[in-house]
Amino acid sequence: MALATSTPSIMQSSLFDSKHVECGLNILPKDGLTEYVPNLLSEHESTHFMRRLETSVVWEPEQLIMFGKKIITRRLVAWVGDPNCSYTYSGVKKIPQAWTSELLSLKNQLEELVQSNFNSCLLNFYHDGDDGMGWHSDDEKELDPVAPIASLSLGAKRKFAFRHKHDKTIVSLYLENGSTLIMRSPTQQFWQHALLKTKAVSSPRINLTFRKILT
Ligand SMILES: O=C(O)CCC(=O)C(=O)O
Ligand SMILES: [Mn+2]
Repeated sequence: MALATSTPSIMQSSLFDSKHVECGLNILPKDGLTEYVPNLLSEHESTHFMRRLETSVVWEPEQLIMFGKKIITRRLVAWVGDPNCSYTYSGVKKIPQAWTSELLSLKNQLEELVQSNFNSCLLNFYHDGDDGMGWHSDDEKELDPVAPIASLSLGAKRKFAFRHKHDKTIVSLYLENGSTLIMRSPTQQFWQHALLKTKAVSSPRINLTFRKILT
């Protein structure tokens, strides 16, 4: 793992200094604004960040309270952010871990891309296609409802879907290694989203959703 300790230059110079990245078209037909940016990171950069993140944050199973029962997921999570960014999700309060240098670097570059600031990031580690995430909206009361959420994908390509809350329209796409999905207001108000489970994927994936908590 030669890259792990000796390549800060990847983080400082790679993403936007040398290439111009544009946001894409809106993938939702109505009631939201969500753009998909493939290849934001190169294969090399994605591998670098994935390896670093596997060991530089503290991963733990997610604890959810559903129908009054505590559920512990196989999928692992890490909540990272500014010290005042606690977040209650599915009935469990999360206290943030401190930013690491590589997360700060990604945050800065995504802030430049979306032209908005983030103060926190939820990381999810999916071991393989048996791990997924059910239908939900990122609309908890602590989240700034008008701030965008930038979702960076590393590792295995996985199918992601949106479902309209009223007419149940489905829009799905594959989230590729190194891609970013930018969900802007009012996407969370009208659409739920999910990461679908599949038997066809046997390798891991890390997803990072950069968010803005109201403080
Ligand atoms: O893994 C993904 O692509 C989505 C994760 C997600 O929806 C979330 O963290 O709220
Ligand atoms: Mn979400």
